[in-house]
Parts: sequence; structure tokens; C-alpha cells
Amino acid sequence: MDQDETGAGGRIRQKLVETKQAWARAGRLLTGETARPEEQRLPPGQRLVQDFPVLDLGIQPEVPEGAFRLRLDGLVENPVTLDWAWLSELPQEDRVNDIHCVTQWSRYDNTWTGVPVQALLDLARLKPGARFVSFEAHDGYTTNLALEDFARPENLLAHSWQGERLTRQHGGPLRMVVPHLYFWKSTKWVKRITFMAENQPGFWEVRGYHDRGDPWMEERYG
Ligand SMILES: Nc1nc2c(c(=O)[nH]1)N[C@H]1C(S)=C(S)[C@@H](COP(=O)(O)O)O[C@H]1N2
Ligand SMILES: [Mo]
Repeated sequence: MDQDETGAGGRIRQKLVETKQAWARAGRLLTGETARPEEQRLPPGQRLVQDFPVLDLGIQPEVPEGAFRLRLDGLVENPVTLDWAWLSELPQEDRVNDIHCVTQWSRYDNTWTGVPVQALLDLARLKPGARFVSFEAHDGYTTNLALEDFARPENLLAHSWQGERLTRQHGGPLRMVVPHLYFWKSTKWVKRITFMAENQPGFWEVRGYHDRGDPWMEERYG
């Protein structure tokens, strides 16, 4: 998509960021249609792929399991920093779902394995004022969700895809999977999840992308 060098650790691919910002300004791919997931499996304007494209800012951090930490903080009774051993002791479940990237591709029938978000909520115990969730990743990426979009039973903190450990390219060792929203809401290499009273728009949300990102409502930009 762009020709920038992305050395070993990688640098943010500025051209890619600018191109995607221009797409938002131009309203690229918008069909003006909405659909209901019960009636139509492919959201409006999407194209089905069989492979599994890699999308990120050009930095693909290497996070060995030994160095892995996940911080849960903000408006919680019990802020915690999970290491890999602790994460492995939490409930492990499978989810099968379709994913939809705002750059147009959708991929059906992905099997993810990991920790359901309810297990994290049980651990951290939200304070009453918590209404939004902010995610930080090892590449500097951020995104945001409303609490009700985070606390859905189909969401996972996934370490495996199709029965194999997630590769570094796809966000291993641990990524969020929020299948009911465009895939930019699913943070790869997640390191911190913060519960907040106020919404805090993330990397793409401040660059012209929609705050919520429902593919069925075609909430690409906003
Ligand atoms: N940390 C991080 N997470 C990220 C991104 C990123 O750049 N950094 N890109 C998002 C976007 S735009 C998409 S479409 C998906 C892509 O995930 P994949 O590379 O596994 O297909 O990751 C999302 N999560
Ligand atoms: Mo994306």
C-alpha cells in the first residue's frame, strides 16, 4: 500500500496514516446502505477474503511471553498487572466469528481462543462511574470502546487463532477481539486497559474514523 521502510522495530508508516485519513475525508467505500446481521452476513461495502491480511501502523513489537504484562486500571476497585502465568490461569474459551476491516475486507469463521472479558471485569471490579474503556498497545496504538461494547460475551482477549498461537504480525501474544465492530477496535499487542468516566478517542478516532464503528450501520467515518 505504501513503500516506506519499516526497519526491525519499525516506525509509524506516515504515508499509510495519511492515506487512511484522506479516505476518511473522502468517505471512501461508503454505500449509504445499512443492513441487519441476521439478514445479511456481509456488511455493506465489504469484500470477502480467504486470507488473513495484516493491518497496523508498521510497528510490530516483539513481546515474549516472559515479558508480557497486561495492566487493568482506571475506575476499578482492584487495579492489577497480569503476567502470562496469571493470564493462563484465567478461564479460557473459544469464540468463532467474522471480522470486518474498515479498509473493506471481511473474513468469516475465525476461531479465537483466550480470556472472555467477563473474567477481567470480575478481577478488576468496576467502580460505578466507569462507562468507557481505553486501550493501549506496545506499538503506541490506542483505541476506545463504550463499556457496553467491551462487556459483550462474544469478545475475547485472544492468544490463539485457528488453534495456533497468534503470530506477532496478528498481535501476539495477546490481542482484543471485538467482532461486532470494525476490526480497528480490536487492539493488537494490548498492554493496558483503562476504565474511564469519559470517552477518550483513540488513534484512528481522532483521525476521522467513527467513534463506535458498527459495520452494519457503515460507521466508517465520523
Ligand atoms: N496495536 C495495534 N492494534 C491494531 C492496529 C494497530 O495498528 N496497532 N490496527 C487495527 C486495524 S486497522 C485492524 S484492521 C486490525 C488488523 O488486525 P490483523 O493485522 O490481525 O488483521 O488490527 C487493529 N488493531
Ligand atoms: Mo483496519
